[in-house]
Amino acid sequence: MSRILPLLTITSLLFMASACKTSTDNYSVADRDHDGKLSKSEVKKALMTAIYANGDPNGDGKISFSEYCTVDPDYPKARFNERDLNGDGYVTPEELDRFSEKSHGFDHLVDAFDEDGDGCINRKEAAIFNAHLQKAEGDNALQKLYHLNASLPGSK
Ligand SMILES: [Ca+2]
Ligand SMILES: [Ca+2]
Ligand SMILES: [Ca+2]
Repeated sequence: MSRILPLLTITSLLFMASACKTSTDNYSVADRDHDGKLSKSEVKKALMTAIYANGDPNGDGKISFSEYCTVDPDYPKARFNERDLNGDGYVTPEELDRFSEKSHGFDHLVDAFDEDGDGCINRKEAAIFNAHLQKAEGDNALQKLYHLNASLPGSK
């Protein structure tokens, strides 16, 4: 049962509201410049937001190392330090945004689902992405994304 919450968060990615309490769907929330489509940068930020959506149980707006370990138990220290850009011992939403800009870990994933090759993920492409993600192996959001990434043609 303990794995259900993160799975729900990630499998509903880009569709249902998780970061947002209104009826706005996740796609609209992820579309930060409101141009009706998701750029690669917007998708990567949405992935980050979804992965760490349950990472702040005490609700102080930042993720401590102990909170981080519950979301990303595989290599928490290394990954936490990568994301804590100012080294103050907390990962903030702003740091996750900046980290997703400089990280290329999910670039291939985004490219693979950009069916029409316009550099953006439209709603139809997001639906296909979502369907694949639901079927991906893994116990948490990050593992599912990594497994999906590794299963794509052309990934190393
Ligand atoms: Ca957009
Ligand atoms: Ca920090
Ligand atoms: Ca596209």
